[in-house]
Amino acid sequence: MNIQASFVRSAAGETDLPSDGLVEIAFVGRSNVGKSSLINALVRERVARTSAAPGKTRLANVYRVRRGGAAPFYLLDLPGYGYARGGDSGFEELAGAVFARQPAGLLLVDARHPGLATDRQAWGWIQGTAAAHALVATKIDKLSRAERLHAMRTLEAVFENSVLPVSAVTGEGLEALWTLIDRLLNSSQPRRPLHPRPRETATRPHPRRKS
Ligand SMILES: Nc1nc2c(ncn2[C@@H]2O[C@H](COP(=O)(O)OP(=O)(O)OP(=O)(O)O)[C@@H](O)[C@H]2O)c(=O)[nH]1
Ligand SMILES: [Mg+2]
Repeated sequence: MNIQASFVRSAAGETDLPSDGLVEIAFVGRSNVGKSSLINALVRERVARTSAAPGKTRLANVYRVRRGGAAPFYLLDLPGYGYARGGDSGFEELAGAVFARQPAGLLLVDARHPGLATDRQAWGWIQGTAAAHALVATKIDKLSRAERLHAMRTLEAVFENSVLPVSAVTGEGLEALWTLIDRLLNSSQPRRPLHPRPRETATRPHPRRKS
């Protein structure tokens, strides 16, 4: 299936976020959990910057994505929590601005560290604010079969929700994640434009052809 993805902008706050009313999904997770890598794997292109050093991005990166004949949507890559110097107040403010828009929310947790307190807090918060929400376990390729069984069981027990195992490296779970994203986007309300454009086409006279 044809996928088009482009970087729109980095947003420091509410005023930088798009205002044309497309549906949105926010990717949330600790720094280094693999948000940017998963975005690149999903769209099969390196649109998002990844880094082995956590906590580099303090802005939300906005991508416009279109898959096949489906309606385009915005994918918001939030800065990772857990590594900010002097607390996470910057993250909270930005996340608050993003979630006030009632996007769909996808929480990414590292399959190797199931049930961290910060992840559980984030899940509680997403459940309370996002229009629709789901969970994925990242870097599943790093676990042996036995580790994986244990991790998935622990995750589903802790979050009381199904968790989709994914890997940006092997591509495992990506098709299932697209299906999940479609479902989340469909069950979140289309946003009304904040600043509707004047309806140029309706008021402009039809161009006349010269004969
Ligand atoms: N083995 C493996 N490594 C991964 C996977 N996804 C990401 N990584 C690695 O994990 C590190 C962090 O990945 P990023 O995608 O930059 O993580 P992030 O969540 O965007 O991090 P911040 O932007 O700092 O919040 C990089 O070194 C990636 O190569 C995966 O599925 N498998
Ligand atoms: Mg990132």
